[in-house]
Amino acid sequence: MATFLSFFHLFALFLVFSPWANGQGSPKPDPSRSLRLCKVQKVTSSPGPTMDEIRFGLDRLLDGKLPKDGWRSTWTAWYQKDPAVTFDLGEIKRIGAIRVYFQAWAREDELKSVEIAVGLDGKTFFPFNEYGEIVTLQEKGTWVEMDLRAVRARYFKILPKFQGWGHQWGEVEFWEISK
Ligand SMILES: [Ca+2]
Repeated sequence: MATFLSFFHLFALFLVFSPWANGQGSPKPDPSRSLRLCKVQKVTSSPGPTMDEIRFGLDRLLDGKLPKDGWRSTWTAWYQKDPAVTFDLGEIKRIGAIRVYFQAWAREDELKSVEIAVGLDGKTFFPFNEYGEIVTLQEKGTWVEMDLRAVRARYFKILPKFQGWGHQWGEVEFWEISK
């Protein structure tokens, strides 16, 4: 029991002091892969965020800050809509992982699936992969990580599908392969 308690306390301390909990950056997805955070030049979405777009627009997805849990922090939100969110990295990169910080609201499996399509010219996109079975705690910000292996592209279109409320996003990260 004592062992269990001390382990639990350590875990609790990790939660309190970890960068995730403090709304800073985030740890590397996988230390065994040579990944580095990649700058995004531009982000657009169709439709645009449906709530408070002026205050909590798409630029919030790239500011390196994480919203607090619950409503209404700085979440970029689409209510009852599935957006197509397109990112331009400025040049062709080899991407190993994409991560989205989001908050499930009405149900644990609110983020039903995420489809990723990639492109070189911003006009033609090729489906890359679809990710599903994303189950998290409600009203709590969480990272979902998608393995892109080592796809080479400049443009990335993220197509999330909701069930329940909609989408609440706080940050999107592109991790490029540095070797
Ligand atoms: Ca942010």
